[in-house]
Amino acid sequence: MSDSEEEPTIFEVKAGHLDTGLRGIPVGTCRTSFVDPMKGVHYVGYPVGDLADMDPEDVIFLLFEKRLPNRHESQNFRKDLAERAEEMPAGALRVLEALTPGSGHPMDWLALGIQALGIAETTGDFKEDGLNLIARMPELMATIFLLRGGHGIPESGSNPRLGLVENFVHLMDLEEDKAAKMTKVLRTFLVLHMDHGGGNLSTFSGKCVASGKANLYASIASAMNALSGPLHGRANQACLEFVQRIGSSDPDKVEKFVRGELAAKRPVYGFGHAVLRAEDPRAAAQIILGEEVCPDDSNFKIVKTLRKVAPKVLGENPKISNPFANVDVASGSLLHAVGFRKPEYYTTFFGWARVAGISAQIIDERKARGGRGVPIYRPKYIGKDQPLQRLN
Ligand code: HAX
Repeated sequence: MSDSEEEPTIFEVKAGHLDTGLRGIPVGTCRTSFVDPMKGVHYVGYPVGDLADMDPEDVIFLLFEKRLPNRHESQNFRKDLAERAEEMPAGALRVLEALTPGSGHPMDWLALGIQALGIAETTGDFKEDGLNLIARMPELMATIFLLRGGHGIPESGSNPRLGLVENFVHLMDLEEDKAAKMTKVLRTFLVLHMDHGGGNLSTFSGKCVASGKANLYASIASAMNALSGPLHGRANQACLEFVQRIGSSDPDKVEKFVRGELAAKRPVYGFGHAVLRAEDPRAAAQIILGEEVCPDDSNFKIVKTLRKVAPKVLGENPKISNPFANVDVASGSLLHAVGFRKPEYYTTFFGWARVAGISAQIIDERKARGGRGVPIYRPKYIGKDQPLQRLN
């Protein structure tokens, strides 16, 4: 923009915007994804529902390169990730062995594990580190599950050539039928959760930390800590617990339960959203997947009834901006059905997926302004006794 052109005003900050957690205040641009209130998240212009069945590796390529790979590029990218995983410094995750099995929350282990990978090796190049971390996540995830459960890493060891999700499932050492279902659910889960615009708390936190030129691992570990809160990523854990409390897929009983929760001023989990104003396409994609993988699962049946009943009841309250299902409505039930029986682990899958989107966004921001990067984040806070006046 030339000096003579007047910059468009896209948002005016009013006194009422202060202390609202930056809600809705534009602060930057995002190249990986945007969220349409009616149509949900789009990755580089593609509606997420259209990507749900793709290889997670291809979707990671999309977020990094801003285009889908051709077959040759896809193969090369998978090979590159496998080599990066094989080159993980020996003993990088040994620090996790010092923790007491079952202690703390799995998200604390995830953040610690990512930080440990960075201690073992940081190249200082955000893209290199991002790809190394993505490549090494399956082994980190499996290590967390196995060590927390009091098990060792199976003798067969890591086999990154299988693919990201496939290697994680291989490390979990399951029977073939269970492994196939788990792989199917996790592949879709990862794709659907990789990115959600730039302003969600974990992505924003990761980019903030990176803006001070902390390395990629430190930035992503911070993002994971942000994701671990119950108002953010940990909602998927709460959603399954909610479904299990309902205990019946009978529509009348479900409706009575929902009304009871509202009367008791408790959230109806799996419904509503801060930005979306229609059913989240990621919910619809997971319902389709559930019909394929676990149609007779009791939790899944409750979710299907809830999806019909809850919007009607929530819609009676004009205060509720979005009575429809969100991404978390079915994800916990699906993970439970394929063998992940402990809801406290669900947010780690969310974190695993987001490592890709947040890394891609950090890399984009570090390349902005002709390679100088977005400057160190520094929003303004106004002193408590300072008079409110126009600042420019
Ligand atoms: N159950 C009960 N009350 C709800 C509700 C729901 N599902 N959705 C909205 N409301 C209430 C809000 O709490 C708010 O009440 P107050 O005015 O008393 O504070 C009012 O209706 C208006 O809310 P809103 O403007 O429609 O929505 P918010 O942006 O304030 O809240 C939430 C969005 C997702 C937090 C909210 O819909 C909610 O609590 N849903 C249930 C929990 C849940 O499923 N969370 C996962 C969200 C998906 C996600 O982003 N995961 O990471």
